[in-house]
Amino acid sequence: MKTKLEQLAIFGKKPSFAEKMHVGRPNIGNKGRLIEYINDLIDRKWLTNSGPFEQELEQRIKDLIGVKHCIAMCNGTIALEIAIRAAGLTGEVIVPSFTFIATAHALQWQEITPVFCDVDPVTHNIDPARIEELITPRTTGIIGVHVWGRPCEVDFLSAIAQKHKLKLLFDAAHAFGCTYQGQMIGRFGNAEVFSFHATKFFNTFEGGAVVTDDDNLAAKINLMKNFGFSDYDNVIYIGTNGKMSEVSAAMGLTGLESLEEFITKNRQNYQQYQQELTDIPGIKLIPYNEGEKNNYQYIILEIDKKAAGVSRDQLVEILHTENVLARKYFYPGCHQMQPYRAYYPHAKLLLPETEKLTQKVMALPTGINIQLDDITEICNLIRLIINHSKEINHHLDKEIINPAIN
Ligand code: T4K
Repeated sequence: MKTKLEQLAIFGKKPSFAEKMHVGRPNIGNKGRLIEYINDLIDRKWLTNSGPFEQELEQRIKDLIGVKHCIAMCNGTIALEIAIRAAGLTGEVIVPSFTFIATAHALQWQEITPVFCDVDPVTHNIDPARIEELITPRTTGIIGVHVWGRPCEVDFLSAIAQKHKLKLLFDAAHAFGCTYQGQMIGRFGNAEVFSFHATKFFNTFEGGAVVTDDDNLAAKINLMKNFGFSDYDNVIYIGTNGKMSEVSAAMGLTGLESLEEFITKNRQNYQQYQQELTDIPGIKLIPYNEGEKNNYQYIILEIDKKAAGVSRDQLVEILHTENVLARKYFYPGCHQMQPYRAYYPHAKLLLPETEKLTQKVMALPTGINIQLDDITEICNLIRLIINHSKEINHHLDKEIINPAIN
């Protein structure tokens, strides 16, 4: 039986792309080099627990960012949890809701209350002007998220943190290789946390890292990621297992060798999207500040339903049937997910800009696995959908699209 979208007969019976075009397709550097590294670690029979590849990766990241300490970890979420604990956060911590759920969970997991702050509709980052009204006697910190790799207003946040004697951490999961006022992200706040998940433009299969200039904090984090062991048989702190394996570090070393190539390709892809999307009504491609270093790893659109004639959800739904697996990051927002939705049923009233963004933002595929011609095709498809928005709205049964949006 034909799907409802096929019945529209706007598109051919076959999807536009024979293979699925994914957001988050991993970038893999030189495969031969990766296999050499893996052969080395197998011959060495040292697979994890602060092995030579992990140490080399940490050193190279420190050099790249210009920071004193880099502590590599098994993933970004554990890195966040450990950074939060080591920084001594308790009670309430102010975070944006417009982020991946891991930012909020890393707090709640430790019974710290995430207090959701609204975002700036232009930058998509936490709105510093809304933070002070959320500070209570229980507040111990602020976590800014450099969403899409575009830096938070670091100076403004630092001033608030200083004034109220709060700790300031950054979830820099998206921002490896980016700068704020010419300085590498990773150098700000008490510490910053990267994710090197497979879907990030630089990946270690799974992985992450905390970077900081604070010697004491780094020492605590190093203990915490290794069960609290200070040396053989001596545990001096509560800890967990946050270690990065050697095979992950090998992937990281391989990726670092291709980092500039990945960024160049992402930038070309971004420019291609920019060129192809300019004249499509209701579609805005978010800009990157060309005066800074960007990794361009996210192609983010804002859909203005009125001007486009279709909602973000309709567009994503149709693109999926055409094998373009666009994503609704960050839908529906942390405050609308459990347990936060139950804890704060009225949170959305305090987060009007977040609410709007969660309804209109979507991500398109990029990275080294996509060709410029594919991007042209994706944009042609978007143009076609928008040009046919009237027929789409006429024909589509409301229930196949999220009824809340229509
Ligand atoms: N803070 C922020 C702001 C974050 O964005 C993240 C992670 C974190 C913290 C936590 O860091 P980690 O603990 O993850 O290191 C994905 C990623 O799993 C997640 O790492 C990332 N943010 C988030 C934005 O995206 P999902 O739920 O979208 O993943 P999934 O499995 O649906 O995959 C996304 C797309 O990637 C799909 O189209 C398939 C494709 N893919 C995925 C994998 C794993 C591949 O093509 N190959 C692969 O190997 O969360």
